[in-house]
Amino acid sequence: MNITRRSCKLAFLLRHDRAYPFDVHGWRAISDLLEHHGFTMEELSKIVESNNKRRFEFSEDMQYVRARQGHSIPVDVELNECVPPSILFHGTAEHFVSDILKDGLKSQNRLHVHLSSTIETALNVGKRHGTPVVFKVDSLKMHKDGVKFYLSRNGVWLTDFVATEYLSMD
Ligand code: HQG
Repeated sequence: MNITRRSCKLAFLLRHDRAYPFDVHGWRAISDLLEHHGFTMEELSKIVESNNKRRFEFSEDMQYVRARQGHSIPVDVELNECVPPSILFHGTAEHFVSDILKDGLKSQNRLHVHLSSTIETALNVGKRHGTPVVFKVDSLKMHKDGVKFYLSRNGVWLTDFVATEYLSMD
């Protein structure tokens, strides 16, 4: 089994699969993944436990699994609203920069805009889309202005939208 490929498949099934009737909190039945998507329990445990970004979690009763963030399907994964650090970073690709400077950071297909606490992580996120560029986000100012921030249980900062006035580039 190629664990990376199976992990990507699981990420799709838990974040973006519009065909599945998700529980309101984003849980998907493990039995569905075993019966209809070719996973074994051993494989699922390995993916959830060894995932480099700790993207997934099992329910306490071990009947369900969900992604901790990154969804496009409208579920409430019970994110914690938190006071952000003074600065956060957003990694993107060069070809998006002019639109972002015009319209702000939008969540596009996902439920939230994803922000990183380090430049290094932001660079890695940006590389997924092309030549990476990192925006600095004045998150404390946003918070003071009443914008909500959430911290997922695997350490990703999330917000609904970042207006251009809070963005800068070094
Ligand atoms: C860009 C991975 C044009 C935005 C990562 C990004 C992350 C705009 C792209 C997580 C725009 C959306 C999410 C605007 C934003 N005009 N482009 N106004 N506003 N964009 O993949 O943040 O490995 O949906 O900059 O680590 O790249 O899957 O978001 O480049 O945490 O767990 O539109 O996915 O996590 O791309 O990545 P995405 P993202 P996982």
